[in-house]
This record gives sequence, C-alpha cells and structure tokens, in this order.
Amino acid sequence: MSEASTPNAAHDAGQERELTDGFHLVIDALKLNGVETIYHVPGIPVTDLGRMAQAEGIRVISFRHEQNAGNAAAIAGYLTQKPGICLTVSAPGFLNGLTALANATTNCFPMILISGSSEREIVDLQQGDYEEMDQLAIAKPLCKAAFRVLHAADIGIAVARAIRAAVSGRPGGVYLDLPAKLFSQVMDAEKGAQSLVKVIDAAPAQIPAPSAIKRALDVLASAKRPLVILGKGAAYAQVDDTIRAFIETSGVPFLQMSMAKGLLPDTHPQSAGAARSTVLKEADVVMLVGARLNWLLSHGKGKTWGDAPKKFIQIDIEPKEMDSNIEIVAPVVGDIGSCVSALMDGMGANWTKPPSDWMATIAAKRDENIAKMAPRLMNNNSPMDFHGALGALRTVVKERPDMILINEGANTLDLARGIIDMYQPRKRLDVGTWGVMGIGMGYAVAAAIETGKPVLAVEGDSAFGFSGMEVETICRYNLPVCIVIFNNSGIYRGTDVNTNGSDPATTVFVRDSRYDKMMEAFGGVGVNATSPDELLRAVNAAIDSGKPTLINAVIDPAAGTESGRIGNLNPQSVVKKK
Ligand SMILES: Cc1ncc(C[n+]2csc(CCOP(=O)(O)OP(=O)(O)O)c2C)c(N)n1
Ligand SMILES: [Mg+2]
Repeated sequence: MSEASTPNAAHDAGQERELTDGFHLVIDALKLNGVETIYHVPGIPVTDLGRMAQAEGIRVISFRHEQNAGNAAAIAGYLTQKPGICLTVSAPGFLNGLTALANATTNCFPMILISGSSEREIVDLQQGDYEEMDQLAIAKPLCKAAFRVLHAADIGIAVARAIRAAVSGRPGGVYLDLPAKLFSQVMDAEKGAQSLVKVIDAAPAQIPAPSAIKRALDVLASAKRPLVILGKGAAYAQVDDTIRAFIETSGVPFLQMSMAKGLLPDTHPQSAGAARSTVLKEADVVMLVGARLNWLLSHGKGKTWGDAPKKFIQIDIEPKEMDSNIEIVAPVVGDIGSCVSALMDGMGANWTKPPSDWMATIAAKRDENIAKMAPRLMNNNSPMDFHGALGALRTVVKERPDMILINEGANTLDLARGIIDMYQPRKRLDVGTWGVMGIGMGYAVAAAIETGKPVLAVEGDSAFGFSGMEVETICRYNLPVCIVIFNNSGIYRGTDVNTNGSDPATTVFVRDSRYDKMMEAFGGVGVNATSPDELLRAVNAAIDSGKPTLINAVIDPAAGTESGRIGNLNPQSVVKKK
C-alpha cells in the first residue's frame, strides 16, 4: 500500500491521524484496488467524498448529469477490464445513474455505481427524509449485484465484493449503497487499514472442458460453409492476437458485431462484413465468439438466417447463454482467451481451411457490394447526404486508425457502422445491445481520459441532445474530442409535418440550427460544415489541434429513413391502414 493510501498518512499538513472514517476508508479501499478515476456529480452526501478523493490523487471527473457520468464509468470498464466507478447523490442522482448501470449490465460492461443515500431509519419508516428512497431495492433487479454498507469496518469488504461481482464471470453493473451516516463514522485508523481488502485475481480464468473443445472442433471441421461471428465480448477480452491467429489459422470467414469491428481490420481478406446477408443465410456452421443470439442477430432464426440448416457453436463465459434462443450443438463455456487458445491448440498445424468455393462466393458478393457503394461515398453534395459525409469520415478513420470512434443516432448510426471501416480493436464504441441514445458524451469523455487517444464522436442531432450539455465538461477538462453532429433537423428526418395544428411534427427540430455555437459558448472550437470536403478539413484540423471541437454537419433533412435500418421493428396501426 502506498504512503498516500494509508489511513495513517498525514491528512492535514504534518498532522498525525489516529482515527479514520467512512470517507477515508472508501477512498483508501478504491485506491488500494487500483481505482484511478471516478466519474461523478457532486451533492449531499458525497460532495466531500469527491473533494477528498481528488485531494488524495484519484482523478475525479465532474459531470453535468449522472447518466453521462454513469455512461463514462461503464465504457471505462469496457476499455480497461476494471470496473468504472460512478459516484452520485441520493434518490434523483442515483436514478439518473441507474440508467447507465442497467445499460452497463445489459452490455456486460463492469461498472460500480456508488450512491450516497438518506437515513435508513427514516427511509424505512417512510417518514419523508431529504431525497428519501430505498435505493438498494430499486437497483437490485437492474444490475448484477447490489450491496449496502452500514458499518465503516465493512467498507473494505464491500468494495472488494463489488469489484469481484463487476468483473468476474460475465461482467456487469454493481450498485454500492452508502448511507450518509457511514461517511462520518469513525474508527481506529490501524483497524481501518486492516479492514481493507486488495482483490486478488478479480476475474479468474475459466478454462473450458476439453470435451467441449473437441466437440466444437468436430462440428467446425464438418462445415462446408463455416462462419465465425465476433461480438463485443471478444473485443472486451483483450486477447486480440489469439483471436486473429485463430481466425487466420482456421481460414474461416468472419463477421464482426458493431463494437467488435476492428478486432481484425474490416478490410481483412477473410472479413465477410460487406457480404453479411449472404453469409448469414448460407453458412452451415456458425461459431459465435462473445456474441449473443439476441435481436441484433435476429435470435438465430427467421428470414435473416435463410433456409439452409445450420449448426451453432457458441463460446461464452455465461453457461445460461447457451440455448437461449435456439439449440447450440457445441457449447463452449469459459473465458474467451482460454477458449480460443484451447481451440487453437486443438486445431494443430494441419487444419483444413474452408472450401474455396465458399470463400469465392463471399469474395464476389463483398466486392460487388463495395463497388456499388463506392461512388455514393465520393459525392460532394451540399447540403450533404449521409453517404457523402460518411465517405469523408471513413477517410479520416483510415488515416488515423488509433482514434476512438463514438457513434449514436439512427441513420447516423446504421450507415456509419456499415461505411466506416475499423482497423484496430476497441476503437468503435456505440449504442450497444439496447440501441440506447445518450451514451455519446459520457463515452467520449471516458474514452479520451482512459486511452489518451483522440476521440471522434459521430452523432445524430437527436442522439447528441441526450447528453449535449457535457460539451462544457469536454471543454472544462480540455479533452481531445471532436464531435460531428449529423444535423438533418430531426429524428430520422427533418421533413415531417403535423397534419393537425400549428405545433411542429413530433420528429422535427429547429431548422438550420447551429450546434457549433454551443461549443463556442464554452471556449471550444465550433465549425459549420456544409460539404464533405469542408467536413474532412474540419475534422483533420480538430484532431491535429487536439482542441475540443464541435462540427455542425449540415445534412439534407430529407436524406434519412424512418428508424434507420430497423424500421421493421415499428408496430403498425391496423386502423390507420384502412
Ligand atoms: C434513450 C432512448 N430514447 C429514445 C430512443 C429512440 N430513438 C432511436 S434513434 C433516435 C434518434 C434518431 O435521430 P438522430 O439521432 O438525429 O439520427 P438520424 O436518424 O436523424 O441520423 C431516437 C430518439 C432511443 N433509442 N433511446
Ligand atoms: Mg437526425
């Protein structure tokens, strides 16, 4: 334990401290376990906790809204494999953070939401305390684990339990409830120090059974048209070289789910990304690696998957994932690194690569689709359409492959995912499993802080609005974040008209708005870009300068489609159709 993290260390200049308290024990417990950053919004009862944590060397990033602080913590967890920490006030602050905690759990990102809470005696008798709420009960169904600490002596063990719960097995969100009274509880400093727990091997390897590996390889070897699907679980695992070696040794074509893009370059010869619908329909054996058969993969059945009979192999750390939607003939339960290494060992040197006619079918489809798209990406229309604007951003990412790309919206999301190739692992962060709007600025802040890399946030104008006030945070911490707003004046499009009255239609926003001026209000750089060429120049200048920048990219309000690529999920009124 370092001098600074010892409860005995001098608190005020030169003054020996023989007592410690809840405030210091929380900070010491976090520091002992390597927590370097807390994402936070201050207020009763955690204002001093934030101040003291900052004074004791933890980086405390103060946000404008807890949901954004929570999203920052969640993506910090994804990027680092250590739980991201979000610290909030009670009731409303807690609830604001809870959305991010639930989202983290859904996406399997390790995160701990620490919220102050009001007096238990009053809360439990429902006597109307300041910000009264039974937070523990509310958090429980929305996260992996939830704990409350009543005694200062239990802080060390509680923090250890929270860390373990967040990162072991399938990662997820953990809630830690700290009632106000806990912070000022005093105890003997030496006993306090002894009560802290440094978590050893927080996410132990989970080795797959040899029989499961053999079964999976037998199924894979029997395939005539094999396919591997890499999910963000595979990206999270940080075993990039092992996964690449497995893909290349097996010779199997692969698809990468949205946040797995770049695990192998999207331009890799085995990438079937540009032939997605063909491979999903025609594959006979599909191996899922850290990818779930949820709605994003049409639950493994139906039209998307065609009529050809299929066998599924699935690698996942969570046994309950197997057979969740359809039969998995070869379940492989374990951590991705151990599983993929074991598959590699089992394949040996003489593995037979997939038949060349399958590879040729995919290559032909991929080349055809890429050729069809190419001219659309090169247009220099003004106002821009999505393809022209994204063609420019695609070039920027190609030239700066280590930049982090954040992406949310509908058309802005779906088209960017398809058009912008990724070249390195964990560089694309987006709306994830829920397709949630509002992750943008929280993710941007944490990505910049955790990686030190430049960040490009490509945002629908609606999507941006969910977290837009954090541009002040980005300016305050002077982060190298360039936000590009695809401003088509609305949700999906800016062209809807209200057929009954003078209120604007529900999906449209103020026309010709200038989001770039928001950035200027806080000392950042604002740019209004009306053509792909202007956009390209502005993004390059922003990344080169490292200055917080917001580019208002003027998109034709008529350019988008309802719900982007998932319009089919909209329920239709039967009556309306009459
Ligand atoms: C928290 C949340 N609220 C609402 C939605 C519904 N929704 C999906 S996409 C979207 C915004 C789409 O508009 P925009 O970001 O401007 O993208 P565009 O299609 O115009 O490019 C909304 C509100 C959501 N996904 N998440
Ligand atoms: Mg829009």
